[in-house]
Amino acid sequence: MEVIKRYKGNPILTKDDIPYDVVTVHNAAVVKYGDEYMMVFRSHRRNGRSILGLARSKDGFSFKADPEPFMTPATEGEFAEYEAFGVEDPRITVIDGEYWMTYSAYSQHGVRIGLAKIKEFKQIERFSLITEADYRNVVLFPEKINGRYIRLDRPHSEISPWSVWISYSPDLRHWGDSKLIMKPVQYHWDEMKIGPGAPPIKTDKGWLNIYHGVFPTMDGSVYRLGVALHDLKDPSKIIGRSDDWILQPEEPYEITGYVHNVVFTCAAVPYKDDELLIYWGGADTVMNVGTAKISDLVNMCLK
Ligand code: BMA
Repeated sequence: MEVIKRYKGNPILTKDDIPYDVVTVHNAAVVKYGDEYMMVFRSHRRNGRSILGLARSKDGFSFKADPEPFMTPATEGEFAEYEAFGVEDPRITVIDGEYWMTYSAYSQHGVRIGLAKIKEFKQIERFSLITEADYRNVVLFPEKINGRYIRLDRPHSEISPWSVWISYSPDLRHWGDSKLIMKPVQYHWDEMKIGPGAPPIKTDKGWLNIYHGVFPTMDGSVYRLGVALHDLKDPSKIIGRSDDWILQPEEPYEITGYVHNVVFTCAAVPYKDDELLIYWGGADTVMNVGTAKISDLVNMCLK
């Protein structure tokens, strides 16, 4: 039985819907802003580097892109040197009514995580580069716990499979007390590497973490999604982790594209009672949405 119900109208956003020249639309952040759903998506340009675009929706399914890109690499100031190769994979967390976006900043020095504040979806205020190289997939928790901000990290390593870590901060700028909390599982769908996906969602049983996991095959790697549940008071403690994936590439728009066999999420939005809208990029080429019951996902972690 499928735990995520794919929307029949997938893909919901493709390059053909974008009024400027891009070749992909994928790995988008989505949040509610007033009565609208705002989608900040990643797009490759024809030089192979990425920018971010913005699309809006009244219902969470049907999106219309703004006429201009939302964020392109900085050309001056301290961020320019570290964004020269592009900005990728945004995730937005609302903390105390403010919209904070993490994104991957690529350059000749590697990949770092940028943090920016989004003001009324009109203005992006770059705040800080909150990691050194090499990091991707950093998600912020939507509230402080024990007086500190918390994030899930995914540093790269030469000697250990890429895993999920946790770090803490008094001010969103200075981060520390990092520790590894979740590793890929050997000969399992996520054995090669894992990384945080959507910013954590608070449930009465714990923080729901929708992450991605990668499995190597003779035909290249396959990206799937899984779930873990973290303790509400101490998110470094994992209460449970589903043995099964919750989504794998199955539809043509997930199997074929810029990178084959990829479902990759940066966003899940509470929808109706006990329901989530989960958004994912298909084959690094198009954006998709599906619905899932929060209780089903939580139960998979507890089984
Ligand atoms: C990861 C990132 C993602 C991408 C995925 C599959 O390393 O680059 O942005 O979706 O690979 O290509």
